[in-house]
Amino acid sequence: MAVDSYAYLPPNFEHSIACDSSATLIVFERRYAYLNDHKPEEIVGSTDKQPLLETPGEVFELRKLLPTSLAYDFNIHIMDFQPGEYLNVKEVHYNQHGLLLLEGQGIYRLGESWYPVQAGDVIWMAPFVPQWYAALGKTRSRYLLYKDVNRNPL
Ligand code: UGY
Ligand code: MN
Repeated sequence: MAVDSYAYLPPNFEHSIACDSSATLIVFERRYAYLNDHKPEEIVGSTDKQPLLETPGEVFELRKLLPTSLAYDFNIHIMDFQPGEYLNVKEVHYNQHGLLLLEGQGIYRLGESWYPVQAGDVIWMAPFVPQWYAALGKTRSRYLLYKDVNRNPL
């Protein structure tokens, strides 16, 4: 797997990972939440081959790494902001997030706290935590965002 590539392994999928040289691997692991007869499939892909998606009312660029169909109980979003761009919506939602800032720097607001963040920083956002990001500096901000979806949060 080259830089920018990713894999989704469905539940009970026997696997091993080997690496010839040093590499950084980001792993999200969760217990799969079954839903009726839906069955997620193994996926191997490349971030840059994922299409840009519509983001009505927002300016950031969005790619999703997994299908949005009901078989998948989470998704990974790749979000790009140019310096000076920010989330128009101060979001509050039931979904929790795991975020890794891959490139750039900016300010993350969580509730009433404001955090300067830079590439390599990680954030966990609990359900219903108000969230907002503004990109600063001179280079693009890109972050990777885990989001649980398609299941009743209760
Ligand atoms: O999809 C999201 O919930 C995303 N826009 N949240 C975020 O960037 N904090
Ligand atoms: Mn969000």
